[in-house]
Amino acid sequence: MQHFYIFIGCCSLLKLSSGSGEKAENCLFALFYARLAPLAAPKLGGGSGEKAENCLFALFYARLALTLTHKTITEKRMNTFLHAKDLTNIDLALREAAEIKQERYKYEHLGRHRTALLVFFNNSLRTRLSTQKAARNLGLDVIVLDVNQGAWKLETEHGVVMDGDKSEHLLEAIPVMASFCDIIGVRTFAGLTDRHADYTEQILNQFILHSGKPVFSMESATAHPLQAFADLITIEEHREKGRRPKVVLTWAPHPRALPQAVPNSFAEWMLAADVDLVVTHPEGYELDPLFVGDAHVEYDQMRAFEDADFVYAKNWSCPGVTRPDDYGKILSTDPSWTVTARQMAVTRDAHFMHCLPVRRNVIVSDEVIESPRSLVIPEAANREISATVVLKRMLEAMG
Ligand code: AN0
Ligand code: CP
Repeated sequence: MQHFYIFIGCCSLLKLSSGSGEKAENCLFALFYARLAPLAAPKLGGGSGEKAENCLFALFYARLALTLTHKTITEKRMNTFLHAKDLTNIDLALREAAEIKQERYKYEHLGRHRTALLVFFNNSLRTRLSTQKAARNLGLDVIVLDVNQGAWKLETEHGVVMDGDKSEHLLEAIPVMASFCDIIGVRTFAGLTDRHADYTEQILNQFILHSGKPVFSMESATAHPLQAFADLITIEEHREKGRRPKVVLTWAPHPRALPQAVPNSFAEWMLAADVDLVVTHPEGYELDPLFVGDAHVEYDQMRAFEDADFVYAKNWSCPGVTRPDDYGKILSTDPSWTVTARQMAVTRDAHFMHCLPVRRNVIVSDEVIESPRSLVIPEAANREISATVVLKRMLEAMG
């Protein structure tokens, strides 16, 4: 019987070292070992000299069951990255981020002989630089394509007679792009005219459907998950130990109509994390419940700021939740919502955060963004870390 257990033990060790992407199989193995552990345990009472040995066997199988279950949970095949749940377990992802920050080239072997394609339909400074850096940390080759600068203008709608200024359709362009890479990042902002098209992520989903490659959002119509993950890493690094922080997401004015992707993802990730979230904005700016769930909404900005540990400012246009006809419109430019020392005075000496780019003295005063409590620069730097964790997970899932 002992030889049988040793045989199974060896098989399991082989299994553990055989890489990821075998979710169902690992699950079965985990169950199998979980079953073996209690089978070994009754022999403990056998009174023979084998007692200690059997005890070790029981522990061994119980441990294997746990490890395999854990492996199954953490190494879910990550083919797309759009939502917090794609990382499965936020705490594990945060631990991985801390590890990678200490040793950012640790997984350099994963990207060898693989290429990441970063497709930008919109401008970017941080996402462009940090995602390239992250890819290189992992040994990936990187190709960056700015669709609107030098590529053919792309048609994204189906069934259109293409006799206008668009020379090529996404349906041809995507498989062609995909043939030169192993993983694709896409930046495609919300159009802010057709809520349904934006909230069903029509462009990102075409990449997912027609590329045959893992696809991650670098801010798509409704979400900016690499930003929200970097925001969470930053909060984790600056939170007071032993205290559940109060995090306030505040709307602030802006002269242009901006997407809801950043506040959507920020709310979604904060709700998944160990923090108390309060959202504050003028009426009409209610975010989609898909992202904001039943988070506490406070329409009085000063009251929302009371005792805050972190203040996260962002402008967004009307999400069309309570005012469907106003989707994508500017409903207010009220300068009293600009974050200044006046609001910060009622916080617990809160840290100030913004994803950048930020318009000074429109979103936030010089005084607040330049104060020692401002985290905007470390927050941007953490974009390299969030992207490294996400690309690592996606490369691991490719096997
Ligand atoms: C974009 C937005 O609000 O979604 C990108 C932020 C990361 N911001 C602007 O266009 C100013
Ligand atoms: N925060 C952010 O995504 O910045 P960029 O638009 O410059 O990439």
